[in-house]
Amino acid sequence: MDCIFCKIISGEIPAEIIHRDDEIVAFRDINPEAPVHLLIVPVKHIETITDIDTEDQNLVGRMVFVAKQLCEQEGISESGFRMVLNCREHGGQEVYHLHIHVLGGRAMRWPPG
Ligand code: DGP
Repeated sequence: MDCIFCKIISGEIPAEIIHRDDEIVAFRDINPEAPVHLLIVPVKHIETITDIDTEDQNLVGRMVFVAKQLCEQEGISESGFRMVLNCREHGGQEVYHLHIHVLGGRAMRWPPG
């Protein structure tokens, strides 16, 4: 499958992987928008959040839990962070393999652009 995140998961493309289990992989974003910028992705290729099935509910919950654990590991739990999930064109999604962004290490602004 011609998916950049599937290739990172399989090891075909290098990335700084900071978490891996049977269902979830996390790595640092190649173009960080903050001092800490992580991507949490499911091993299962799901294009976007609108494609999740009933059976994927626990998986998405686990993605958020892994993200929370990585925030502790990265030392940004106390200062705070932002979790972002971009969906399709208006959401600004570029890579069509479901992912949660974790951004931290600086203050974020609101509303987003
Ligand atoms: P989104 O717009 O939500 O689809 O964000 C996709 C993110 O993926 C973007 O912040 C850059 C990141 N990205 C794209 N290609 C690569 C890659 O090859 N390696 C890594 N580590 N990140 C990538």
